[in-house]
This record gives sequence, structure tokens and C-alpha cells, in this order.
Amino acid sequence: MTSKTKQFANYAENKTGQALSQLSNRDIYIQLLHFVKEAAEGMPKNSSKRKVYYISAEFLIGKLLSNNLINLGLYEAVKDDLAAAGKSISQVEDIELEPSLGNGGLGRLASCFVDSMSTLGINGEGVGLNYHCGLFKQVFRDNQQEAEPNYWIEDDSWLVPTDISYDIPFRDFTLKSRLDRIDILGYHKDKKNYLNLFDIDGLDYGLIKDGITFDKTEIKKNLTLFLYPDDSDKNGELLRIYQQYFMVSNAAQLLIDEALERGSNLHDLADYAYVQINDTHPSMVIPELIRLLTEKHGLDFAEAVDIVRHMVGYTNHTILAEALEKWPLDYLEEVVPHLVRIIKKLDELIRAEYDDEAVQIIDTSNRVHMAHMDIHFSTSVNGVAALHTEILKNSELKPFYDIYPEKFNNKTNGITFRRWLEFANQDLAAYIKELIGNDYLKDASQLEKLLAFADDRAVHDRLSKIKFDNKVALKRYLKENKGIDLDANSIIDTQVKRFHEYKRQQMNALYVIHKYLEIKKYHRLPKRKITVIFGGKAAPAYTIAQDIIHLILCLSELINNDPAVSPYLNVFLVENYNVTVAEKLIPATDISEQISLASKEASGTGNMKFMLNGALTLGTMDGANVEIAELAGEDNIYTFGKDSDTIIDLYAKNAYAAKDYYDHDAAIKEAVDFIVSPDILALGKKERLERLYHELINKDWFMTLIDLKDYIAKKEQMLADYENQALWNKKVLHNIAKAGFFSSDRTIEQYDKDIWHSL
Ligand code: 26Q
Repeated sequence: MTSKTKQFANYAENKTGQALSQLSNRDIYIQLLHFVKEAAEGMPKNSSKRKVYYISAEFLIGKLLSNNLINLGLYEAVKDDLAAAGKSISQVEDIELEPSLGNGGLGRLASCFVDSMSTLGINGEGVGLNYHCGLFKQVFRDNQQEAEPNYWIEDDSWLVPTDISYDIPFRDFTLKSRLDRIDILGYHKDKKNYLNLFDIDGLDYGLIKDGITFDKTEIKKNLTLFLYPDDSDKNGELLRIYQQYFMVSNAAQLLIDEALERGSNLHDLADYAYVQINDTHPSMVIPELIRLLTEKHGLDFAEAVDIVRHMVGYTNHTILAEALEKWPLDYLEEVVPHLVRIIKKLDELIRAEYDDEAVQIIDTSNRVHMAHMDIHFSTSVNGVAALHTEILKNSELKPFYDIYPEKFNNKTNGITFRRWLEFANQDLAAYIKELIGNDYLKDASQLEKLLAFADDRAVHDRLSKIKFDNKVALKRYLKENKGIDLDANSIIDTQVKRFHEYKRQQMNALYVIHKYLEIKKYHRLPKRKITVIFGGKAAPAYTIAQDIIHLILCLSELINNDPAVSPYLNVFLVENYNVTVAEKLIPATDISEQISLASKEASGTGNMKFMLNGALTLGTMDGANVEIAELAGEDNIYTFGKDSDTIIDLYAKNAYAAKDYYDHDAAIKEAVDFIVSPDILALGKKERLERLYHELINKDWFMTLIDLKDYIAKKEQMLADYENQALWNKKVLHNIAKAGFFSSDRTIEQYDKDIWHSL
């Protein structure tokens, strides 16, 4: 028993006049929320001359209660207090609504980064928007995805209101902002940072119609109503521009005010602030800062440009052309004409210096290339994994690398081990402490000490036991929350991420079909039952991704209900995958599916979470998988498929023809044909299934079929290796031991040392 025990029990009793045992889980949650908020309230903030502003349209923070308790060093004591009162902390955790203020990897990365900035004592804060409905809630009806609004703000929430407010000018009106904050506590630190979330008063929930459709034109009433789910009609795009400008104008005004307060004369603003731009979504901060410095604070234009270009860094998260933002100048005129004036001047500066059309800000079709503006007016351009950064330098951004080789650098992504190990996998974390002590939570490279146990059978057995217990916990969670009946004795093979063709969930679905046919048609039974789990949302306007979801749901219905097959194979698509679901799924997984088409996944961060939690990777040599392979060693990862050079070359030569693979391989043909077989058509929508079938044979832009054979073979090898548990657990141990590199603390240290220079 530590001295911290009873601290919360006493607090709750004082506040409510009742013993913990008398309180409902909701009462306890509310008391804990206030207990933590009060502990955080008194904490001083990190300070330094130069402050980092991590501006991001997304912060996929997940639930905060347990994470905060862990960082305060109170989790165990509170858990014990609750247990002593006959309560379970996990049931209290269930009460909290998850703030899903992000689409996926980029937003989750931003949240890991704010955790690490606080943990490292960096004076660095997140700046974003307080969406009242986060990423839509996914529900399945008729084996299809539907989208519903996802509210998360309750009367008692983590938000701390402030009286900070700015005027944000648009062409036709000015909006007043308000700032709410969330305290970001570092791990065992006595200072904090903020996550700054700007908002407006006067939101009108009545604008929401069917599902997540809403009147997109009423900006004064809808600006922060929804996180933009990656859609594509014109009014949607205009709203996106309103949101982005609102975010960055607030950030710029906050940053200037705070610098002035700390003694800046604005000529030296770059010594007081550094802005990290998370993808191009906050790019308008560059012209906005220049506008404010010149038009509001009276600096001369050339000097303002020079200041700003010394205080901005740009992180690129994708090479997919369609994801690189290029806003039509007309749209910007319609929303922020005062900014267009500045952007045109910046374009003139670049045109005067460089002839090459490829590096211009405004192209010949009058579209503004946000990334180009970022690269010209920043000190740093970084990719998010080694391979990704090389591709940026050598192909996607080569003309810029030729001009500014010194700006380009790599910062391989990372994850916070507090959430993704200490909280999500408490048994494994406790066992690691038993083996090597506590230090790894502050210095993740210490995990390598585990290598001493690589051949220790007793350690292998404990790892197996922990994995099994996590499967049992997952089984309970899926049963209670998702209506899924999981077999805890099966091999768990998981692919969780946004649905996108390049991530190739459709290739995994073809494996499932292949396995189904082996069992059902050819009576070749696997040694052990396999459970294939999918999770993820598809952008509402992304038809093929919806079709892939549909196929998987149909397969799930077919397979799980077939008594001849379900003892050997199950397939589930977990509804409404989010951070909370990830925290349950990842620790229970054996096989981590990271099967993107090589060159297309910038980094991936799920791959790191699975590695840390003792799953083995089945992956292509893409994104951070390449670094996982290097660190864990070739023997401890299962890689397959064409490499990125081959794929880039195939695109350049337009030389991939899906039909060739379909025609020349009977097993591939059989699996693809099954998509439109009577068995599946009986369960699904003909239009969706036929569209997907034709897409795969005639187009297959992300080359599903090129790697399918290799993928099936590697997965079979994995399943065979699993039967040798000593061999398997040795690999697991190597993976955990080498995962230290993927701590976001390491990533953030590198950002600070190479780019921010704040400490
Ligand atoms: C763009 C324009 C208009 C509306 C929305 C968007 C938009 C929204 C979200 C574009 C991209 C995103 C999200 C991108 C993302 O999550 N990228 C992932 O970032 C991770 C962190 O670096 C990487 O690990 C993944 O590889 C990358 O796909």
C-alpha cells in the first residue's frame, strides 16, 4: 500500500458524503474527473524562451481518465481504492465518452506527441479545433456502413474554459472565437502543457439532418460542429477552408500574444515561437502570420516573411497525390480574400527566384499548392519514416530537395508507451517491470534488456499466458459491447486502420476467401482455429472502400454461421473502431497485418503498437515496417511482396495489369470470382460486389493481386510457426525488446534537437 491509497476515496467521500461503495460508476467517474482536474489545475506550466506550437486539424486523444491517472502516478492507488470498495476501474473507464477528434494515424500521432512533449518537459502545446461531433460513429446495417453523429462533450468533461477570444475575419463576417483547453500531464512530471482547442459560441445542433448530413453553408452555426470526414462536395470544401483559417488565425494570434507577454518585440518572434505544421491542413498559418505582422503590427513585408520562414516546420504524411491539398484560388477568395493577397505576393517571390513550374505555389490552373508554400517558407521538411523521407527526396518532392537539401529530414513516428503498453497491456507491463525494472517507461531503449531472456522457456510461457489472458479480456469486451463471440483459443490475426485501397484490406479478404474455400470445398483443415479481425471506418464518399467493408461483412455472415467452417475460421469486422477498441484489440493479437502496397503507407503507427504488445508483423517493406524489420531482425518479422522501387517503377511505366494475375493463377481467379458467387450475392448487394469484382480485375490501382500469392504463402508459414511456441515467443520477445526505438519520446527528442531547439 502506498501513501496515495485512500487519497481518492477520501476525496470522493468528502465531495459526495457517501462511501465509494455506495456510488454508481458514473458518480465515481465524475468524481475522478474532478479529482484529476483539480490535481492538474495547480500545476505550473512548462516554460522556455522558445515555445513550440504543434498545430493540427486533428488530435485523436482517446479517453483521458486512465492516461491521466497513470501520468500522475495514481492509477494503481485508485484502482486499489476502487477494488476495496467493490468497484472495478475498467467499468468506470467505460463511462467516459471517447473524444474522436481525428480520422486516424495523423491525429493519433499528434496526441502521442503532446503526451511526449509534456513528459520531456518541453514547452510545447497542441493547437486545434474543438469539434463537437468527432469522427462519425460507424454502424452496420444490411452489411453496410452507415454514419451517425458522435457527440462527446458532456456537462462534466476534460475541457477547461478560458476567457481567451479572438476576432477571426472572413470575407463576409467576423467570428469571435473562444478557447477551451485540456491539461496535458507528462509522465510523473510536476509541470504541464495545454492542448488548445478553439471553438465558437452559437453552434446549432439543429442543422444536423439525416446521419451526419448537415447544412454546410451556415458557417456561423456549424464551424466546429463536425470533424471533416474527408469528403468532397464544394460546400464541404469551403467549410474545410473556413475551419482551417479559423484554426490558424487563432493559433497565430495566440502565439503572437504569448510571445509579446514573454518580452518579444516581434522582430525576434522566431526566437519565441516555433510552429510545426501537421500535414498541410494548417498551412495558412504562414500567410496569416505574415498578414498579422505586417497589417496589425506594422512590420515591413520582407522582414515579416523572413521572420516567419525561420519559425515554421512542415511534416508530410503522405505521397498520395489526391491527399495533397491544392485549394482553388477562387475558393480562398470566397472565404479569406485578405489572405489571398499575401499568398499571391509569396507566389511572386518564388516566381522571381525559380523558373521551374513544378515548384510554384499557384499553378497554371490557379490552384494553391499548400505543401509548396510550406516548403519554401519553413526551416524544415520532414517525412515520418526513413523510407517515406527517401521517397519524398528522390521522387515526390525531388524538385524541392534539389533547391533545399538542408531542409529535408526524417523523423520516424512513435507512440506513447504510457497509453499503448502501461495502460493497454497492464499484465505485460507488470511482467516487464518484474524482469527489467521500471526505467523503460522513461527510457524506452532499456527494453533491450529483455534480450537476455530470449531463450528462457519460463519467460516464453509467461508471455503466452499474458497473451491468452488478453484474449479472454477481449472476448468479454467484444461480447458485451459489439455482439461478437470470440474464441480465445484461436490465433488472432488483426487488421485495424482506416479503410483505403492502398492499405489493401481487400487482399486480406481474399485470403479469408482462400481459407474458407480450403476448408469448405477442399476439406483441408487448419491445425488451429484462426480468427481474422478487421476494424476501421471508410470515408462516407469513398465508394470502393465501402464496397470492401460490405464484402467483409458478407464474408463474416457466411463463415461464422457455417457449422462446417466456423470451428476453424472466424471473421469479424468490429463496429466503430476507435482508440478505445484499439486498446483492447492490440494486446490480444498474434498477427499484425501491415500489408499496404509498398511506397504508399508513409509510416503507420499501428504497426509499432502491435510490435510493442507482442504481435508478430506480417507486412510489406513499406513505411516504418522497414525499420521494424531492421530492428527486430529478418528472422522476427514476416515480410512479403514487391518492394517500393519495383512498385514506383511499375507506376512510372504504367506496367501493372491486374488481369494478367487473375488469368494466369487459378487460386487467385477462384478467390476473386467468389466475390460474385451465389453464396455471397445471396447475402449482399449485387451492385457493390460486382463493382468491387470489376475494379479488382480491370483496374486495381493499388495492385492487390500483385502480392496476393506471396501474402498467402507467408501467412501460412506464420500459422505453421505458431505451432512451435518456443520459436514464436522468442520472436515475440525480440520484437518487444527492440520496440524502444518507436517511443514517441524518442521522436519528440529528435524534433526538438534537430528542428525546434526549444530546450
Ligand atoms: C485533407 C483534405 C481535406 C480533408 C481532409 C483531409 C485529410 C484528413 C486526414 C487528409 C489526410 C488525413 C489523414 C492522414 C493520415 O492519417 N495519414 C497517416 O499519418 C500517419 C502519421 O504520420 C502515418 O503513420 C500514416 O502512414 C499516414 O497514412
